[in-house]
Amino acid sequence: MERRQFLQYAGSSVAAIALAQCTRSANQQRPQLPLVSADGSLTVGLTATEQKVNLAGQSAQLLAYNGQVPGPLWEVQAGNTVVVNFTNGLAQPTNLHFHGLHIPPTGNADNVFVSVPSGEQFRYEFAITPTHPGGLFWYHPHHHGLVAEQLAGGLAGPLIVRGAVDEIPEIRAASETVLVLQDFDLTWRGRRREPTPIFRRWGRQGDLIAVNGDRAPAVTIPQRGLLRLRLLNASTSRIYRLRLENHPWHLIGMDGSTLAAPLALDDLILAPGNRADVLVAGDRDPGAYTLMSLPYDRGISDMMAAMEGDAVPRVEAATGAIAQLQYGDATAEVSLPPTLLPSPVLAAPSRRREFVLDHGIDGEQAFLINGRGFAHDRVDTTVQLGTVEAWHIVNKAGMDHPFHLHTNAFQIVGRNGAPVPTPLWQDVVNIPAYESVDLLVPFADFVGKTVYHCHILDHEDQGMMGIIEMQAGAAYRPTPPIMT
Ligand SMILES: [Cu+2]
Repeated sequence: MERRQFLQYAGSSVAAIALAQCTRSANQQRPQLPLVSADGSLTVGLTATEQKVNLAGQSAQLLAYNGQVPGPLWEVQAGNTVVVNFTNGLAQPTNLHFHGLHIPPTGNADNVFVSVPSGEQFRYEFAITPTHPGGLFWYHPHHHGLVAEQLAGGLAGPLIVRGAVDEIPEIRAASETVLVLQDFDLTWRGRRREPTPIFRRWGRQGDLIAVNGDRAPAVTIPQRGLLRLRLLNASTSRIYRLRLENHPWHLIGMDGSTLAAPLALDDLILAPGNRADVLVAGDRDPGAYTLMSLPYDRGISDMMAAMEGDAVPRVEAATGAIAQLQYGDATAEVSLPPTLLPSPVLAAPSRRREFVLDHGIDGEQAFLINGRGFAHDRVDTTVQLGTVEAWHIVNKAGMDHPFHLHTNAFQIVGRNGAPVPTPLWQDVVNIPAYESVDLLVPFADFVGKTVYHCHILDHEDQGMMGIIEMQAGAAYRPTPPIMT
């Protein structure tokens, strides 16, 4: 069967079978080809600089990867090797985190303890295992203390791993669009605003929502066919509530995982760091349908209501179009796949832990996990490779905190003490104010130190992060904790 998969990114429309050919329509201004691996590897150069960028039709002074906001789209196959020759052209240190990838957290792989000084280079290199889940991942800076500032400046780029999900015939036949959601707080001159102390506490937000660096780009739904929308929340703090108006849509995956079967969606909540893989079947009246961003209260509206006048940061202005979905030409009929991939089965958890997220005082730190702010020289949690743990995460604060774990994804099995109907696999889970979640976390394949933290990046920078060390102790047998 001829592969009829099309990739649209940053306004471009690219046939994966004929990458040299790029078509553009009049309202699609930002063509960009994905950088695709060949002969088992992808080698890219990546330079971070502060510069003028055309953002949503205006000139803005931003932080860019290779001059682009968002950064280039990379596409690799499970089993490939990735080399990133990184140059720090910023005036401050930075580094890279490969968000969601199940790769070593050490050496020159996904090592967030690396610091690349201003003007210096670093070569990242890692192998993606042949059994790695297919999904949308992303790269962004993770230099503690500077993460919110650098993400809010625009530094983020998407990374597709092709895996088993991409071999499902209906998904192979779908047209595909990646949408990177970022928000910016800019002056009328296009300069980034310094966040106020209150904004740092709440997590900075901007009232300019850019999608692939554009304002509400057009996306084509193939009539009678399938559109695969892959959404990434690359914003610093904003939680999106998304709705496809007057048209059904189905979730097929969250973060780097795939569901057992498509799940009819109502509103889609995306916390910072979350990705959603969604199918839109072109089986309705041909026309235009708006993907809307609706207000979401992450626990700060009461605080805002108590403030007056200029003291109120411009947080909301959240209602607006994210993308315009427009029916295109009729294609060969493709229906929703009835099933997707079997959910991995986990071994029984060998240990239970509790993590309490709260605000308070620990020295100067105001954002705490289990009463402590982040310390780079302290291991907070030690786990054994080859085991599964049950993690109970409690948010005792009056503000949402999205919890992210590096290296290993987790299964969300409970909320507020009750089992969830569809236990999704994710690597960021939002925990609304005063609520709790229960996770099952398998520790597989990789030893070393990495981190878990709040993905409202101002909170992470102010201490809501801990270090986890994965050890291959005496009890370790190389039996995978995940059985498929
Ligand atoms: Cu937080």
